[in-house]
Amino acid sequence: YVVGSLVWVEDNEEAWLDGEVVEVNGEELTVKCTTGNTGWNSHSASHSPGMALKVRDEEHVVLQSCMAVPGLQQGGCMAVVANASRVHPKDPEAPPSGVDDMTKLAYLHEPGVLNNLKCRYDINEIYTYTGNILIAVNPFQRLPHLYDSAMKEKYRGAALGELSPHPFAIADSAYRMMLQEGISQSILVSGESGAGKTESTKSLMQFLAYMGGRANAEGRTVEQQVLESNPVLEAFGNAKTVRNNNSSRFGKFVEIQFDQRGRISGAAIRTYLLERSRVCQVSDPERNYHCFYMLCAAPKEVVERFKLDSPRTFHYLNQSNCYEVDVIDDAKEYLTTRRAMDVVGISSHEQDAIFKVVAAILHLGNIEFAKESDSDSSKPKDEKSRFHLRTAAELFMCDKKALEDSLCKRVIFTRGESITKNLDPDAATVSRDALAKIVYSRLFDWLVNKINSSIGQDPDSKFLIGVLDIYGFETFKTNSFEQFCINLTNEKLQQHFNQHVFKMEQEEYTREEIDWSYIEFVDNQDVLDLIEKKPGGIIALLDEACMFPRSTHETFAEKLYQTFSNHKRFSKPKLSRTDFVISHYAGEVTYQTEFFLDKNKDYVVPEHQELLSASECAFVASLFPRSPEESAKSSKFSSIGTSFKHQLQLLLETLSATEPHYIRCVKPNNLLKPAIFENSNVLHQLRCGGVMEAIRISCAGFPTRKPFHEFINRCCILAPEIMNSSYDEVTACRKILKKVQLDGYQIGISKVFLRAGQMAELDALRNEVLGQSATKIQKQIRTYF
Ligand code: AD9
Ligand code: MG
Repeated sequence: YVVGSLVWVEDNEEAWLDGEVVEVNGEELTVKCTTGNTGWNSHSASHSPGMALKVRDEEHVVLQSCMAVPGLQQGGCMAVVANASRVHPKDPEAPPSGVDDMTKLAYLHEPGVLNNLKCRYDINEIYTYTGNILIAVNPFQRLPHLYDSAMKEKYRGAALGELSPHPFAIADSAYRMMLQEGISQSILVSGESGAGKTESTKSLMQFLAYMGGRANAEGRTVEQQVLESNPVLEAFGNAKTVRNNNSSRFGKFVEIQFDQRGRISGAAIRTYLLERSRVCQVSDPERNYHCFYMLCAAPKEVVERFKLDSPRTFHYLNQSNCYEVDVIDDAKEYLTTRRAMDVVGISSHEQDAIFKVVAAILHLGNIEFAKESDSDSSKPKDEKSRFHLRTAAELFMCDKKALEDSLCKRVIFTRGESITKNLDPDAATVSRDALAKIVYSRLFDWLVNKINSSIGQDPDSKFLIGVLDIYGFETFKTNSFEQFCINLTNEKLQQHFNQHVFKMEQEEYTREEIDWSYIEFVDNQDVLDLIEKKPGGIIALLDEACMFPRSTHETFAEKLYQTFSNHKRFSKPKLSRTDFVISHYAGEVTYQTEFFLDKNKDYVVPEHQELLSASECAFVASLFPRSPEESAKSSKFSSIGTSFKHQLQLLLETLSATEPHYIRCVKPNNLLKPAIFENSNVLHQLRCGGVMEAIRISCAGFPTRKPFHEFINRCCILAPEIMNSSYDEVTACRKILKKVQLDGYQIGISKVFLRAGQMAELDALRNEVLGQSATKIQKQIRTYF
């Protein structure tokens, strides 16, 4: 760096501030910042020299690892001293409205990437490429023109990169690659909750339906069914959460099958881990699944038939104070959902049965229990509870007494004898909630199966395009079994992603015929082994604990500590005796083991199974099929962790047989509001989503690629003599690079490949030359006058 270099300085608050070097003192640089310091000034507060500090105003002294320089305050600017390792060069020629592909940046580093996204977001350019990866920043406002039919027509058949970045472009390139090369494709959409995965997935599906649909077809087409499966699944699987008003509480892989001519011929939807606990436990200000509120807002006749009332009267809904969501009209959604159900082939008779079950769950939740006066057994607490019990039994079409018994009693088999045990009111409440959860999760699975069988699979399909909309990496204050499974998913997808990005890099080098040697990148196989290895991984140990009757979460945690004491991805937090920490690719997560054992058990209470399989409603009975296998299974432990692991394995096998495309969704702020771009927040997501890792992989090779003519235009000033000769482009590039004595670069077929940092070196030299010529001109001017 020299005085005058434009740079980015690391900042705790804003992630990166831009500025200009005003002093160079060995490794220490003084930088005058020009942005990101609104409200900040370098007030000469009483700080001792060397103390890291930054000042907002007299009351707010914020400790920083760089030091504010008193007196260097000019026009509201702040100056900081920072070590050169915390400074990156800034591209003086970066266009103010950004570039549509990160790989076009002269400097491919964190602040460059971040600033580029921000510049584009400010002008509503929400999509940006990083090579073949599409980054989508949630606009939090409708931009309908971006997705209309004119747009679809525009993107049809256009080469990737020819038009502005867009999910349609990704879908189009997948579609064409599928037809031209006969290879199945997949589009993996990821990002944190509320980042826009589901919305992106929907626009991908819209585009694929447009490309592979039958224009003017009569009746229900496969593509219509595929599209209408979304509102149905969202009604039953989405809910308002703190992070997203329409949060998907399940993972989804939609496989669209095509015939030889590229027309949609079938589809299959696979879902992953629906959040069951939400059915009976909602915390403020979140909501339960949308379908409950829709049903309460249904036409009067339906509400009366199911003896419903306001959501405020139901325990499963009134644990939270949130009943309405601004952007959702529940009454309208009820009708929309029923119409969508018509399209996906759910008969109106079945629809009635489905909503009857939803209503029964609400009534079930309102049954409270009290102790029988002379024993420890329980009974419905009062007339209100008896009413809800009666109604739930009516709606489930099962015997009222049998329902009550299944909630309040357990039959235990010991030494060939059966004993009936009474449950106390607390245990009866737990039993009630378990029934609600199992019914709801069976209902959800039924919907998915029904949609699949009614859309139909094409056994002759030659290839498919899979679209994956799955939960992103999660780390909360308390992280339980759900986060553990979600983060396992992300580790697996991350490995797949790294391998792919790495392969693409190497392919580009091969295409350009440049020499490359193997580039190392951090592999996360060790984390995957830690979790999934059989025997000995965390899931295997958890299953063992679940099968051993005397295990508790304490003994499970102890076992983990013993087994993994030397594992570098595993640790035990100092202040806890039951938590454990995994060092994931996206950061450390502390898991609380408290409910791991319970949550891992996929267990249907035999009394519940018995009750509902005897229902007179064929639909309810079909949710609990009676089979010898089933009854044997219900008393035996079956592991959710292990079956999830297998599901993931299958998913990855499917993905490995496809050509992947990636969309990384980014949530620019946590307020869910347009036009706010929080630097640190976005940066964290880019790191978690592997975008930074992809960039790192690319930096390990030759991150700067400049087509010959661009390179010459930018750098000819370093060797002006070449302009007077008629060299070809390659020779001209070579001459420039030779003159400035750079090493390690490569000349490809159409581009110059530079190592990380080399573009900055070239720019520094350019600045010097430009500075010299400026001084020369000034001198000349002075002499002249
Ligand atoms: V979650 O993990 O399921 O909680 P998603 O799926 O990542 O999450 P979603 O797609 O539901 O987020 O987007 C959240 C909200 O952002 C949507 O309800 C829209 O209001 C908003 N959004 C997201 N993408 C777009 C878009 N391209 N255009 C307009 C958008 N609004
Ligand atoms: Mg979603």
